Amino acid sequence: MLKKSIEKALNKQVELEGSSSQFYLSMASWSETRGLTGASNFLYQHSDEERFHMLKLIKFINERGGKALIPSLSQPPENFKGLKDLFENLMEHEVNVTDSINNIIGLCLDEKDYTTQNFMQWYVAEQLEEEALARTIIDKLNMIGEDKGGLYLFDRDLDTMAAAELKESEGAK
Ligand code: OFO
Repeated sequence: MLKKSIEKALNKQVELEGSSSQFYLSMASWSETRGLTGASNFLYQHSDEERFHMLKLIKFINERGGKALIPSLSQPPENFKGLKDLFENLMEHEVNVTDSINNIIGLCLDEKDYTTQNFMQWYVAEQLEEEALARTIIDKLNMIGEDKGGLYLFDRDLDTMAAAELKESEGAK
């Protein structure tokens, strides 16, 4: 049975994962309307992954005798100065998500809830990957600068990354 404090923290995380999904959906749509097909595919895919992260938590809370709360949707930011600004926003968001996951792990240890702590390790590994990926993308965008040809090729790379992530996330389900 889940302790109330853990249930509350997990439900907060449900909301955060749901808002991540919405945020990336907004980024995907922004990219799509600017002809950045690779970026939009990558971000639509990322948005789906965040929804999966939310669902995984919902099921865990309910299976352990808690009650998952389905969060309402709030409007995410919809304007970005460019692709670099967009990915910097994504990176900042991921760092906040990592902090939140670490706080839950800390709470689990305080409450001696090793089952939830063990479950949350999947999220720790996922965050490590997501932050590394976001950093690589920002590094590449810094290298490209204002070079339109470079940006075009990079957008194609993102398409390839989206396909690879899709394969990987399907393996995780
Ligand atoms: Fe759910 O990993 Fe990103 O936010």
